Amino acid sequence: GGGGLQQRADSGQPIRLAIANEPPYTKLEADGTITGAAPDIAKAVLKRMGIENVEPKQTGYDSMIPGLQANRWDIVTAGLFMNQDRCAQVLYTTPDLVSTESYAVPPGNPQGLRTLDDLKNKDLQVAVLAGGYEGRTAKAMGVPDSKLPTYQQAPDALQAMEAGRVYGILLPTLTLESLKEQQGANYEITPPIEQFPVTGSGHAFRKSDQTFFQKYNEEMKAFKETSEFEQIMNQWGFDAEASRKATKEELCKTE
Ligand code: 6CS
Repeated sequence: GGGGLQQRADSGQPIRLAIANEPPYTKLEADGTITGAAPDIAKAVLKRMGIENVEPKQTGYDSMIPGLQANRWDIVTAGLFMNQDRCAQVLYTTPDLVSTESYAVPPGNPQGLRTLDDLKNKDLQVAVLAGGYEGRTAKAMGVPDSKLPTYQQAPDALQAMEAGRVYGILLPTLTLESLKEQQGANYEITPPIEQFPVTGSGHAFRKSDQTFFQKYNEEMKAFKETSEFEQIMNQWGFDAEASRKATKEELCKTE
């Protein structure tokens, strides 16, 4: 029905935003403030709709869609990359963040891991996130499950790498850059993996919130044309032009 999210907004209840706390995509400040590129865009779009009351819900990528369906939050604003499976389950807005994927590898990259074929051919493992886009896509491209052990969050993957349980990490290039800086980690980041699809996220809604979703999506499309959008994108290291050019149709084709 048309109730749900619209009713929450009308009655002044907070709109609950699911995030991972993975800069620069999402960030939870110590004081509970929600920021990062995706939440900053969401807050700006909601503001255009007259809504300023938002509440962060931090969770893992494996829980984002199940928790949305279970009404534990209202919008996923986490750099949740589009793929066939996700696009079938949620209503995705126009794309927000377009980015690339890289490996984190030990200094000097002794095993020479650079491409997806390297991962297939070499006897090594890379950490991915549970329920994450990377693991699913790598498997779809022929990497065996056994080479892709899963961890809950990026810092857990780093710990596994530092403990020598995995050779490297497969995550968004920008996540690896931010994690390295935050944690003072000693790893190298490979150039974007060419065989990997370009990733693009949108903000994800329940199918039952169609009416609210449509208004939000129209506001978001308009917001993407503003200089305020460009400022947010630049601040977090994303490309506004790439986001404007990307299409949901194309991104949703990814296996
Ligand atoms: O969409 C995903 O599943 C991925 N998105 C980000 C921003 N980081 C890792 C996660 O696996």
